Amino acid sequence: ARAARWWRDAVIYQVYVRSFADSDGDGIGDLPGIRSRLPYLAELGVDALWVTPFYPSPMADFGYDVADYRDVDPLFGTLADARALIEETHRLGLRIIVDLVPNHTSDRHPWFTEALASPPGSPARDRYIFRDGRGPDGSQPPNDWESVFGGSAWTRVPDGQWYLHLFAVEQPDLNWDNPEVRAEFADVLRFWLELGVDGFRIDVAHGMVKAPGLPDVGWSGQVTMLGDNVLPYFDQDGVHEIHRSWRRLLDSYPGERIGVAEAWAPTPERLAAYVRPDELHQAFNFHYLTAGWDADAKREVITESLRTAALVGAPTTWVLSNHDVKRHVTRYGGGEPGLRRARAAALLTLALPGSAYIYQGEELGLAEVEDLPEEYLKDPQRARDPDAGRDGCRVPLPWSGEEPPFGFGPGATSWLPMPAHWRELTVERQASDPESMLSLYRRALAIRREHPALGDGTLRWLPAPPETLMFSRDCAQRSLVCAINMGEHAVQVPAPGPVLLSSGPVQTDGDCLSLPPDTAVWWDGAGTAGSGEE
Ligand code: TEU
Repeated sequence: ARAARWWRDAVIYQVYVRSFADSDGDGIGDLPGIRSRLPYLAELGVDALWVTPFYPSPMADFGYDVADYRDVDPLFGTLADARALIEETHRLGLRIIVDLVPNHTSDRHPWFTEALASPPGSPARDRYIFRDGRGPDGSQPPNDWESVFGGSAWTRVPDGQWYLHLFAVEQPDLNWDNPEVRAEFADVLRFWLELGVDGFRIDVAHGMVKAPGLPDVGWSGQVTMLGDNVLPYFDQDGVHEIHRSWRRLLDSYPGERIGVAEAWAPTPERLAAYVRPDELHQAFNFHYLTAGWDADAKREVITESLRTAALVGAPTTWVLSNHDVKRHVTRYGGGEPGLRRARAAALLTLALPGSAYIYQGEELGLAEVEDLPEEYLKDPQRARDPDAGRDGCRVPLPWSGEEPPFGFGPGATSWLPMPAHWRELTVERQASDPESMLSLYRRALAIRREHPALGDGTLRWLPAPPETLMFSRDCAQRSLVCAINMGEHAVQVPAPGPVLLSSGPVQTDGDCLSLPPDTAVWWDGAGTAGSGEE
């Protein structure tokens, strides 16, 4: 069942290239580093990896400012290294998707250099979004749009025009009404598809098209990414035509190449519009990510995500963390409780129907590093709010040994320093401890691969005590039942069969199981064959 439409239930591991593994000792992760650690990912039991941008970049936004879409930044290796990584990934039976950043380029991209050197109204300027300013001398920005990273989304150039950047000043937005822009990206997709990648994670997939006339937002205040704010620069209907053209392109290659949207749409319903048989294959489920440690909130988002996914006939994805948000051990309370909850959340997530994403380090139970020394903090998002920096979830992985940088590379340092107490969280240490987070992920992923009721499919809610979720994944031969207690007290739940896995200690007493707070359990259940159920 797995091969044909592999992405419908794939577990995809996010590699943040800078911080995964360093091969040359400069303290920065790179492509040969990833390649050397592929056996770790194969053993973990994931189906695919998504590698964040490794293209030539001035690194104003750590690679999300691309200066050349068809090459590899020397920091991360060479094109030959990319080829070798793709080949080796496939040899190990894994798939690999890469990041596509189509909303903006780097300000050092040759197109932008050319735009700056060309006069207002020139074809070179038309690849970006240049406008005259407001006010008698044009000294006011063309409209009231704010950058996601804070401040006006417009920057003025010496001849008096302004250019749009929804993110950093160094990330000018492209003009997707320009046919040359569309043709160029189709060509970039082809370039990587020819090299053998299995698909693309599409950055800011909801942002490429802006409302005609670039109207004012008209209100000010905090823009929430998933709120009901209707913004003239996000989630405009016009983006769907671009995604449909990419789907046609992806489908023209053999082997189910996929597109996954990084789209912040206001509701699961709007998000589902990005995933259709003629559009993208997947979209990250940020509604699931942002639901707190609360049974009702989780249940509602799961129900709503499955309902809307079924409407468009696509599987949903489940995401707990990525390189843009505080690590979920910390979001769930930090310390021992945060870790316990993250363990339980892993079992909940991997039991849900559809595809799941794992952000590197969550399988080690890493928490946000909240006390990085000031001089290391370089995330452009700190311009909006110094506490909004994303550095703390991007600290390199601890692999082995007793001292930082814990086998991250052959050098003496890592680009962000690693906490000394991570000596207890190294891959080496956790691999030999059956109670570790790593062992929990390995076992859960092994069961997920083998159990016929997991992966793609549907879910049936079962009656459960307050603050507890319980559901069954059914198929004819066997079922898998999952329960998670998100409350503060132990609850008694009926045990439908033998326990397959639990995130912490549990006690079975006859037909009942006592489920402690912050704990999840998987049971093997009888299948539905003969029970009259579908
Ligand atoms: O993120 C898009 C995005 O909207 C993020 O800014 C996110 O909402 C925010 O960080 C939450 O705090 C993508 C990339 O994932 C991110 O790393 C880049 O900075 C951004 O695009 C610009 O390319």
